[in-house]
Amino acid sequence: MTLSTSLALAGCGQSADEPASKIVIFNAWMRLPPGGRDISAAYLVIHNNGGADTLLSASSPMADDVQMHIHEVDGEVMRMRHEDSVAIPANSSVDYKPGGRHLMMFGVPDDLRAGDEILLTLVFERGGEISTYFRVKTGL
Ligand SMILES: [Cu+2]
Repeated sequence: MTLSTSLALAGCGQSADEPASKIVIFNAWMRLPPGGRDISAAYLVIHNNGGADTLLSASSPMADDVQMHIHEVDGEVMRMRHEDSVAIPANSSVDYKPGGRHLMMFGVPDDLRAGDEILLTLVFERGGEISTYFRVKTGL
């Protein structure tokens, strides 16, 4: 066993044939809720430079609930569906963006302004917890 392999094993406790995931988060932002509402959507890019992982949940100390949602076209209707978990394949990116996957935020402060930041924690099956600030922005 090489040194780098043993370090990877120590870090994640996984079997030797699957390298650890290396998750990096980009472009994390949340849409400013329209006029006094407390529901919004947050977006980000989850980039994985390592082995396969799974996003299990998201939460925020500034929201009552955060759910993983995806927009899907059903005939001519756009629907939102809840996802219990999201596969993050090895060496790939998963985009959360308007019209697709999003983190549905319930019960955020109703006095947010553009430029504020909201802390979210994402929980990955292998990578553990990753906390990131999402910048509040208007529009797309
Ligand atoms: Cu939604």
